[in-house]
Amino acid sequence: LSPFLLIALFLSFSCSQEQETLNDQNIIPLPREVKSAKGSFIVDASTTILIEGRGEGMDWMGEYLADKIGGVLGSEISTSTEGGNLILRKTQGDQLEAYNLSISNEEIVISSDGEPGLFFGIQSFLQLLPDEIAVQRPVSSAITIPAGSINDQPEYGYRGSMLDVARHFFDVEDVKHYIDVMAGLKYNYLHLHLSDDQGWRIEIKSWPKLTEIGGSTEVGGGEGGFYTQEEYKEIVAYAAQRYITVVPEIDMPGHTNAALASYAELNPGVNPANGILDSLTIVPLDYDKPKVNPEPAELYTGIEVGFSTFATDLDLTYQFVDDVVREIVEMTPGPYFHIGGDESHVTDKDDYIKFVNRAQEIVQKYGKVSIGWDEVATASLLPGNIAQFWGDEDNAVLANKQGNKVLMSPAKKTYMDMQYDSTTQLGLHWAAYIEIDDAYNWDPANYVDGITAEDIIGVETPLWTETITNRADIQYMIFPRIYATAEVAWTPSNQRNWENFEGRLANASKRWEMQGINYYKSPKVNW
Ligand code: TNX
Repeated sequence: LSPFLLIALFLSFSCSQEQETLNDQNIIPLPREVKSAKGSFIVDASTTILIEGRGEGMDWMGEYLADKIGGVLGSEISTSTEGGNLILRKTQGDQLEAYNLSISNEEIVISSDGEPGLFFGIQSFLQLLPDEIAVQRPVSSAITIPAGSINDQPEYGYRGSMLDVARHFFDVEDVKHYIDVMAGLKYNYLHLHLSDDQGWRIEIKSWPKLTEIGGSTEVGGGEGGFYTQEEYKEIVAYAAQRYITVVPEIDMPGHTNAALASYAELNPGVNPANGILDSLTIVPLDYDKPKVNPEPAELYTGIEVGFSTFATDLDLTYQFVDDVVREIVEMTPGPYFHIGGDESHVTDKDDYIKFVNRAQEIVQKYGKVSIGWDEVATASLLPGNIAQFWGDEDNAVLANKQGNKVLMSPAKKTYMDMQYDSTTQLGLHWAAYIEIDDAYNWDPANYVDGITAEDIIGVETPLWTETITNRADIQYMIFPRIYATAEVAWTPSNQRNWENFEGRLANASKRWEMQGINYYKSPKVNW
């Protein structure tokens, strides 16, 4: 037997996993409609991707698809703008996220009015291909795809995940890995929690000590780190190419210890006459509130919350916020800027409101819409701004009363730093233990009394990282829960069903195994 024959034999046997009829059993999030038909399409070296319709990302998308398919075929396939039988068709219209995938004997057509929809259609298509696609391992020179069609569109327009890079720093490659996971699940917003008490993670040229000092450590005292502006742009571009919009967060006025350690003058108690720390010029005796504080805050590497605040009555503070927002906005094409606003327990209530109102104005001045954690609803939200619900139902209702929409991130359902159960080694459990079925079984449209589907822009699943130090840890906490929230956000709740999801999750895990992903093998799933 020649080695060539052996390989051919191996390849022909390993085709057995291919589906016989088109069905939804490998697709997460569950599509609206999957119909099977007679026949099948064979993907092989002669398959050509036809790019129909112009658009900025069309060529890249064609190459992306060609690359993935080439990986399992073991041969390159080509793209063309003139002819082909695997068609990426951009159509006229404004349903930018809806797509149709249709498979016949002659051709496969992925069509959408928008590039995002085409990309989502590609994601569904990739899930129909052999699992080896996950590792680009050749399985067969001819892959059979059963005929049929998928019609699909998302329930919510904002489907996000947050990565806390402040408590522990994660480098650009880790963030790209996170983006890849999100992209496969049709998420479209990546919220980066760029600052907190333990670290400042984004270079601000006008305030260089933020990263020099504030970026120099992390929870547990490790060396921390930060993204240069070039690196941040690289993340934004990598995400954008996958139709994911970055939402940068600078958390304030609380959760600011790293900034307060970098610049003493931002601390409450500095001379309000000149905003500058100077032991010879301070001590204005008629200044009633803050005490003089001649020292910058100490760097903090613990995991308490709620102990830090900006000085909300100094002009300098707003100059600072203005500079930070301006520099980040210049690098951020998306519509949103997240101002944090959570757990400002040591900020006087009136000061908090004043601060949030001014921060929103600054963000608006630079052309962005503010998102804030739900406490911001206790201030006056500007029209169009968004409150991110994480636990206080009154705040969600307050936002709604002001005519503002809510982004749903209930801690008890979507917080991926929560432990799965009492035996989980990583994570916290202040909100709940969240098993995979808990993360799946809830409906954003009836979770908070008085907040219905129209009041919600979408769903976001955050990963806080007090206890998460490396990529394997990230994987353990997000696999499989990031799959559950993907479906909560994409698929109408009346179409969702735990038993069905559980089966699809087990199927998906074959790819995780091949990729060496450190996932949580929940006893709730028959892996
Ligand atoms: C609460 S949720 C926080 C974060 C912590 C998280 C830990 C929210 C807006 N604030 O600062 O990291 O709990 O689970």
